[in-house]
Amino acid sequence: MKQARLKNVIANMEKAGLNQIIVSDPLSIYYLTGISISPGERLFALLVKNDGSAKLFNNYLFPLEEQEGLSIVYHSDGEDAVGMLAQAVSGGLIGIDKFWPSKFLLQLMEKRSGIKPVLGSAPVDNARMYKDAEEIELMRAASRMNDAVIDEALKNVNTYTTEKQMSGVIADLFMKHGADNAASQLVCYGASCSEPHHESSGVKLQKGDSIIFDIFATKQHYWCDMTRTVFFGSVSDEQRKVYEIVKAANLAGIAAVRPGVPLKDIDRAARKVIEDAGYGKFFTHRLGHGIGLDVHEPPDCSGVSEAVAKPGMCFSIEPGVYIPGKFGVRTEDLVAVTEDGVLVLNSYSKELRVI
Ligand SMILES: [Mn+2]
Repeated sequence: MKQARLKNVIANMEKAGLNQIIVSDPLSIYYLTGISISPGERLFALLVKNDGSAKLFNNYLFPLEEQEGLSIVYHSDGEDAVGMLAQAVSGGLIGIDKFWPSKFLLQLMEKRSGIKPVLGSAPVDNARMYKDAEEIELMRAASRMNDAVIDEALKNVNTYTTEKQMSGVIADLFMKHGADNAASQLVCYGASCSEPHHESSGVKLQKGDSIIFDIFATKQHYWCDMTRTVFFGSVSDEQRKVYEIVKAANLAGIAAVRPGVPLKDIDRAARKVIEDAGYGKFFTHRLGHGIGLDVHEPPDCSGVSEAVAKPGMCFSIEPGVYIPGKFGVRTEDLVAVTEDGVLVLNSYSKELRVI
């Protein structure tokens, strides 16, 4: 067990008035135990109590090493796994992970009378929101990988490679540079860049296109996520203007990050640059999202966020301007809030580039 993390979770449980929680998100179980498995449809749940005990309910299919502070209760297929869990649960309130399938929760409610399940993800989610030194190092390593991948990807830009093929090229580059795995990558050419979540297609590159690379993968379980926009063959005056506005918004967002600043003010600082330049209606999404073991996790960095920057928080700063049917620009970096300011996890250049 990662005891310091468990301690934070238990402190959060106390604040929430919970004596026990069931953690089922495999990422949260990894966070607390260092155990990483994909349980599929089988029961995999960690029962944490405020006395510091932790019991992991796990199928024999996934043999685990013993570790201090964790007891493992195995079941085999066909055994009453939820019944075993029900015996270990105390009466009264029980916090339930937001991802726990209802097929397990409903069984637990049948098998264990006298419990009152409530949504109980916050104690772990709030602990995960503040990365410890070990996690910050892993986040930096993942972003270093991303810097290396974008550098190599830009050398592979040509008119023969479709968006979809380029997405595959980048996934391969991630594997070459040490990613755990790399799903399909977001690559947009020309007018496709005006759709923030465009799905890479068979479109080929043409002179004058903007190209958005929004690329992400995990390394040692932690995510990187970076977006760079470049231009192919030539850049128009309007493209150049928009590029510089988005870059200035990205820098203004980063400059606003320090402990004590509400995340909605960071969104505002970046958005104001784009609004003042007259492109406000073309910046159609929030400024950023928290990131760590999951690619999107708390805190939210938007105009309605209630989060306040505190050391250890990691999130993206990714303003964009999307001109329908023409082109788009997005520039994304990851930041970590430090004791006295901000650490930018990506370091790849943001100078305007025509390839
Ligand atoms: Mn992102």
